[in-house]
Amino acid sequence: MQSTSTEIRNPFAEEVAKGLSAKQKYISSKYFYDDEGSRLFQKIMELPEYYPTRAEMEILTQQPTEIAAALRFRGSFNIIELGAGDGLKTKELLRFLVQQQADFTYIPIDISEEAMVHLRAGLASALPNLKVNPLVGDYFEVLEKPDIEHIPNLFLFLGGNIGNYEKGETLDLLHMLWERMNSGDRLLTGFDLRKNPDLIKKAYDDSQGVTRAFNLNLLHRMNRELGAEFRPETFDFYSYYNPYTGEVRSMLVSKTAQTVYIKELDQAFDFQENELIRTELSKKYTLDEIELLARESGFVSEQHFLDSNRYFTDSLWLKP
Ligand code: AVJ
Repeated sequence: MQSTSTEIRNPFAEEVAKGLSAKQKYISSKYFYDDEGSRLFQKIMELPEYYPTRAEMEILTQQPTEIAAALRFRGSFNIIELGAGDGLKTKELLRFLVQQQADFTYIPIDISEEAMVHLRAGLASALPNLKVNPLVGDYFEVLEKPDIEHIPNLFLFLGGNIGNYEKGETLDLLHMLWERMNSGDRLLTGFDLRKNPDLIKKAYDDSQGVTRAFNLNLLHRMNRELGAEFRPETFDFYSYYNPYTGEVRSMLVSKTAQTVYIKELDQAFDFQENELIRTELSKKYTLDEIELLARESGFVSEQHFLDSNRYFTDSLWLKP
């Protein structure tokens, strides 16, 4: 049936309509992060099983000297952070550079205006001498602006968010970044590394069920924002780690055959018993894979900064 409506739905509604009509149902993990989901992610980062945040925090607090030296920027430069959020991890690197009297401007970019207002205020009191120029919006739209072009730029893509993209999407994203960078600019990206499989498995299926709630929040969010009639108790959360590919895959499982109506779409979706909704990929890398990815996307991999457990790396790439 063809719709005659010309009204533009919100992007979440559009993606849900597409994802739940697909042969293999899916909802992108980028929709995890509404207010409730962001609160749950904060709880995840404090879980004993969830190691990545602590590992990256260790790198940025223990190795600022090494990271700063590797940049080899003379004169003034910019630090442009994609998806800066609360900027907590970056603050330690910024603090070090301010102490060194490095001449730079910090340009955090985030889709959330509230997060940027918060971050600016926090940095104004913690690091009053830091020059901050927050930008609100989509990374790639905001980066079109030419005023960041004439001095060297360090781009930060921290937190291991790159792990959430499928291979083709990862290359697309790196390509879009490459296009917006000048020769001599650098990119510091966080990658979660392969490690004991059991450790990884537990980080994505914690004993307190916070990750479970984080995934089920997608159903609650559709109920809240799209007038959906999901009964979250009729879905299970399931995740597994494949140590051969380095992929953690998370999903929701319909416990029964059911039909769920979504008011905003004026559409009902059928679920078979045990039918899956894919939610998240969280890819774990080897250092070789990271170096290959750099080459495939036109960068030169210069240095890996690892934590003492070798759980995580912030890897520095140069656009030649
Ligand atoms: C914020 C994308 C890095 O993949 O580890 C945490 C999100 N998902 N637990 C990750 C997440 C389940 C997280 N990233």
